[in-house]
Amino acid sequence: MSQRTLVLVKPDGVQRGLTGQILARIEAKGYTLSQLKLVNASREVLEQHYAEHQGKPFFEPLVQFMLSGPVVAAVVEGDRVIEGFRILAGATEPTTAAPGTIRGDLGRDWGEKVQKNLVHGSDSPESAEREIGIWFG
Ligand code: D4T
Repeated sequence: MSQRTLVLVKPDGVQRGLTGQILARIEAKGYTLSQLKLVNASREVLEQHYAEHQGKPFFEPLVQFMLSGPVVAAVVEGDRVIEGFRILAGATEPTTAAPGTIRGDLGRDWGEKVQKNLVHGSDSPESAEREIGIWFG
């Protein structure tokens, strides 16, 4: 059975007009978009989504950033899609993310307290199911 993951195009990606390019990379790789929506996330949703980061210095800047504009949320399907999307996304810091990745090609550091790194992808099957529940109910 194929796997699914939660992908978010974060507010920087939506504001910069990169949603289409990012979704095109996912589709060109061969994965399937099975659910897709543009949403203004609530603080409650973000606190659940980023529960593991509560208390870290970047937590509040991260929540504020994610509240700064709409987000595109997608459920993406395919064999080994969790690992595959994280490789497409690249490393957390856009400065050092490899060229060829979404963050490496399209992102940079903006000198802020939070890394604006364009996308989120679930990091395990358990996280994926938890996060899909948070964003899609
Ligand atoms: P997400 O979860 O958004 O796909 O990103 P990563 O898996 O690559 O990174 P993460 O969960 O460790 O961090 C979540 C989110 O917080 C921002 N962040 C992270 C930051 O601004 N400064 C930091 O030092 C870290 C570790 C970026 C992504």
